Amino acid sequence: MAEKSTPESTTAANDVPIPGVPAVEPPAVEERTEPQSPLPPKPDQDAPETVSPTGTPTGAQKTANSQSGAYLTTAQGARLYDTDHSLKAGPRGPSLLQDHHLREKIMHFDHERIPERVVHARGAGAHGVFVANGAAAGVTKAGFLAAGVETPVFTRFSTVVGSRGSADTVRDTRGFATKFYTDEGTFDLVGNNIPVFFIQDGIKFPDIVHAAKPHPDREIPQAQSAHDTFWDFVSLHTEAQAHVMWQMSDRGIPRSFRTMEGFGVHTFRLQNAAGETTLVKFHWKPKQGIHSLVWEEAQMINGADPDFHRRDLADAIEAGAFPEWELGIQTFPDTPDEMFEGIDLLDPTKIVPEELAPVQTIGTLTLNANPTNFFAETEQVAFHPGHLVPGIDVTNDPLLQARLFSYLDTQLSRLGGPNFAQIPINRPHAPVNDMFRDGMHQTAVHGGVAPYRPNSLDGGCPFLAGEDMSAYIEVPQELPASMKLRESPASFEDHFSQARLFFRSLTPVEQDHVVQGYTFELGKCYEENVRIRQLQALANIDGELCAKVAEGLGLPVPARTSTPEDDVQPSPALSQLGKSWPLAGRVVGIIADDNSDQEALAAARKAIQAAGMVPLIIAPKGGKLSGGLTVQRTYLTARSVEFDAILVAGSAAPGADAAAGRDAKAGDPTGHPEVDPRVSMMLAEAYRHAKAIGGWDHVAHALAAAGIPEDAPGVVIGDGPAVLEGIAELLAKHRVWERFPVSA
Ligand code: HDE
Repeated sequence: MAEKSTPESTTAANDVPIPGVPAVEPPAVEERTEPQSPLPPKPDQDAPETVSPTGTPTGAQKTANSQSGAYLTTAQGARLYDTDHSLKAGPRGPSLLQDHHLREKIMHFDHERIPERVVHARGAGAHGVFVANGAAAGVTKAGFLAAGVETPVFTRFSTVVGSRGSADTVRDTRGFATKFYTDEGTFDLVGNNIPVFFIQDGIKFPDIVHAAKPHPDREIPQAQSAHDTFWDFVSLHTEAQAHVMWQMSDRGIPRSFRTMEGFGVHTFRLQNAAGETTLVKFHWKPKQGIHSLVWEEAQMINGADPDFHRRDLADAIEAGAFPEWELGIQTFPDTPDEMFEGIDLLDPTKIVPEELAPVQTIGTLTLNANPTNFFAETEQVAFHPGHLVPGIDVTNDPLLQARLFSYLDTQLSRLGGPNFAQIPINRPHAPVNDMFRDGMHQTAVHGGVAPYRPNSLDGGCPFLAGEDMSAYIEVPQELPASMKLRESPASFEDHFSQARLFFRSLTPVEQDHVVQGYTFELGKCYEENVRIRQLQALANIDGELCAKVAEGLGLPVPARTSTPEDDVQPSPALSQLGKSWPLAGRVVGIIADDNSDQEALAAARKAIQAAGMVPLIIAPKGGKLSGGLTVQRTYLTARSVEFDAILVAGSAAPGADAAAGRDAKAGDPTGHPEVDPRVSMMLAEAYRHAKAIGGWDHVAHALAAAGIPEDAPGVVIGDGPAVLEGIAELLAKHRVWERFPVSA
């Protein structure tokens, strides 16, 4: 990591650091007159390791890749005296063709964009470290999974469907891709937050993606699955139903990247030093817990803070609340049929319930630094399921097989040529001697004359490694005598039992959310026949679910046309509810003003911060309160969805700008003129979204204005410390689940 320093600005806000500092030093109001060298990165930032394009440590500081020198230059390093005026024939004359600075500046600007990823375009990344606990050493010879080995990593989270500038909290699957820079080469685990996939064979990927993307005529809707083409496809191609069920559940709207599980989805084949093989599925388990948004909240966030997930990840890391995941594996005997308890391990639309095959922890991932530059790192990072290391091999899962082709291919158009492995974030930390030469954007200066084998002119180099020297050797696999054909195995024909398994494993409140998810999405479809067709699929999954969705859509309940309904054992491990989790990185909004008890307020902020959370003061106007505390949000700029809990520690009296017509939020009279309508709206929303609410002093009349009974579940009133204790207890369970009435 970059060297740490504690800049004034992070502590200036009255001793409680608030994440989101834009630069390492606060700016002066006046424009600077003396030149200075570029500022160092912020303490929370890190950059790619300074290795050469061929993996040799250079010993250079990480900032060496950045701009240098105090003076503006051309791209060739010539100093410039002016960049505000083009070279013209007189002050009012035409620009001159010879203006090489104008030409270079505009040329570069014109080419600043590269093609966005065709899927997973919207994402956020972070640096970190993976520490293995050695539990996998019996099943794999992968060096980085041996006890105590520390491996630098870069992880990128993403949505699938939306464009690069789309909103974060849409209902979608999330990508969870990790690059392990191991001594034996780079290993990429390119997974999702949903353990099953839409399709069983990669050849269907363009179809599902075209169906999910905006309609090609109007290019709407952006980053949504609630539209006709999506439901048209998934209702016809019923192998998608298990994945869709997960997407309609709370898993489709995570609270944070930090509170998502991750899954390798496919079955992989591990091999140990003795040559024995084991089939495995990879799992990431967040130490922060698994939490989701509620749908209304998710939709509101997309307007109020479309960068919600990106900000949350960066803020948590900046605040020192480093997110952690345990990496685990489910292991299965490598039998010739590649089945486990009747579940086809090559079918990526199926999970193996944890109750049948427990997840064994094999190491811990900690994300501890933000990128220094989004484009250089998060945008240019290039993952590939074929980036494997000795001891980890692929299986014949037909989805994985197609991915092995796709990921290199896509980088050619996205990163402009075959040398993308030389981009700093993609450089391996192991020595590279690949005999590849030339090509667009070649940054290595290869020595020698004989990039071919065998040769004698370069001393016979490079040599081939033996198995005892960490060579990557594919696990030999006997294949049965077979026919060349376009077909799937018969076991792939079961499209409904795993959707049913997931639905029946959820608690009633989670099931209710699934009903709402389907009813919302199908309600947004224009064509009734698409809805009718999807209801048919639901009838085959679970009769009760189908009936509830049909009710909301105002359509008749179709009869079941396939498979018995009682063929699954629920897997309680699939529910997200019922546990307590750490509070780190949660955001608590405190409504305060000059009438607040300023000492109690300051103490509350410190206590919240000491618990690893972020306290944000919300006041009628910006600046400082009478006690000197800095205001972070105003009634105008705040919205309930930013906060995990809200405290009322002030009079909540109307701000000077609470006038109808000036702000739509402020113009809604509640019959309580003593409370700012924006405060009562904030509380009412937080209540509806089952968030913890607390306070002291004037809290009673603020609650009354919001229509919240003082004795409602999840409302804590009392003195400061008692309230904070109560709020912490509620937050550990994430939401006040009792507040959700479950439909009969
Ligand atoms: Fe991907 N996928 N994918 N995918 N995928 C890409 O690669 C593709 C699949 C996943 O943060 C692309 O570099 C095909 C499954 C993640 O940079 C592309 C098929 C899973 C990411 C591509 C699949 C994933 C991608 C787009 C069907 C979960 C983002 C840009 C055979 C296990 C990685 C890029 C990042 C990205 C193709 C199926 C996860 C086009 C053809 C299954 C997390 O190559």
